[in-house]
Amino acid sequence: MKQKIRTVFGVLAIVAVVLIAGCTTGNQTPCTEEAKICPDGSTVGRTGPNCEFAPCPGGGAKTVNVAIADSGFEPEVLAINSGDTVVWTSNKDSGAWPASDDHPTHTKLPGFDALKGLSKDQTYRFTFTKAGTWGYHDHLHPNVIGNIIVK
Ligand SMILES: [Cu+2]
Repeated sequence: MKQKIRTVFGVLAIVAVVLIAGCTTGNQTPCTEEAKICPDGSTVGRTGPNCEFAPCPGGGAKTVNVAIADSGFEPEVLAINSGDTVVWTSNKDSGAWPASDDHPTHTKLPGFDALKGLSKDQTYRFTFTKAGTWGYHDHLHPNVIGNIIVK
């Protein structure tokens, strides 16, 4: 009988040790299942002791300006990260219409199309979320071309 009691206490002691160890190592606040949508379309969850969101891949999204001058797009070739926004500003009196290749259908990157001519000082903005090298042109002057390289 004494043997049996000793065994029961032994088992209880082991259970108590496991429970205490479980409580002290599982000390962190459990994070909620929320997710943040990053500019590139991916999602990140909460992590770490304070349940802050994990950083988005590639950091924060940027806005980059491209001027449309009489000499062409400035810069003509632009490298950006996925999620970045490009803003074209027309400096031309003759108008400008940035649009994805190929002219005249603009189907290489659907959605990348100002859909109208920009008069002087008007802007068109497009957020790139698909990696690749996207050739584009001025639809009103199709020999004026540029490239947006999205990493
Ligand atoms: Cu065109």
